[in-house]
Amino acid sequence: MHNSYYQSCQKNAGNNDREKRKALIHQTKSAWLQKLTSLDHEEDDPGTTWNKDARKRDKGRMSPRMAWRAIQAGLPSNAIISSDIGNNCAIGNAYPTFEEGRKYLAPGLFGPCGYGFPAILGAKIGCPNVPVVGFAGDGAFGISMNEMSSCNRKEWPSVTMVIFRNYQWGAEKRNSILWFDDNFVGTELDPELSYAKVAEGCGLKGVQVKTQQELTEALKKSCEEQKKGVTTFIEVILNQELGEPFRRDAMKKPVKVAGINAKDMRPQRT
Ligand SMILES: Cc1ncc(C[n+]2csc(CCOP(=O)(O)OP(=O)(O)O)c2C)c(N)n1
Ligand SMILES: [Mg+2]
Repeated sequence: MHNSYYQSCQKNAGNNDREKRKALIHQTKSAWLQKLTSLDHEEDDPGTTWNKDARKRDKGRMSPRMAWRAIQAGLPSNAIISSDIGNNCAIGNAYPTFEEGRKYLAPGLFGPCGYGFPAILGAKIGCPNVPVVGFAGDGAFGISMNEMSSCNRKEWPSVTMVIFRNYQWGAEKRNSILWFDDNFVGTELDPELSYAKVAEGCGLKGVQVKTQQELTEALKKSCEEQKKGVTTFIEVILNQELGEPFRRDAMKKPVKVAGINAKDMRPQRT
């Protein structure tokens, strides 16, 4: 009985309901794509208002999802891309599609901030005739930007680097506001710093973009210009909306165990 069962499995292995499964995948994918095109903003968890406030505070600015749609429109179909660890990059994982393999470099399970920029430099060295675009948040880019001091040398091939400028360590802030009643500490970045200007200072091309159209055009142009030896840093000015926190499933709201009493403290020495 078992034998004949396995034999029939082998003959038809994988073909059972194949068309039905294909149709389901197709249907699920296109429904998801349709949903993505209609999503502009991030939701707030009950009891928090960060995203609502962020939209109000920076009314004219693009949200992360608006930026990613503009990127979708400007990214060459044969591009190699790299990603980083952060909230904008995590939102972005849903957007690009690939027609071939070996096109997507992601930091993976170690989750190191600062992966996107060096990874895309390496990709271009490996595939000098393919357009390459790296992505990083402004915090992660800040801890890897020292390569800007080397990548303009003549023997280095050209890349495009997109920097999501939301002036915060967004992913860290997202967990903080979720578990600490909309509060955060230590997650603000310097609003005076311009990565586009740093690029210019390194003899590279720096562009600041504020709209979807500017972003799409800058991306297309920079990929063209890679052929002429131009490396471009696109600094994308964004509002401070934040998407899903990472590892929501693995964390719990902190509970007070003992608490702190001022009387337990030693008096401060003067
Ligand atoms: C080397 C390293 N340091 C710290 C972290 C923790 N970490 C994960 S995401 C993140 C914030 C990233 O901020 P940013 O690059 O500005 O992206 P955003 O979340 O704002 O889009 C940090 C500090 C990490 N993953 N890797
Ligand atoms: Mg950031």
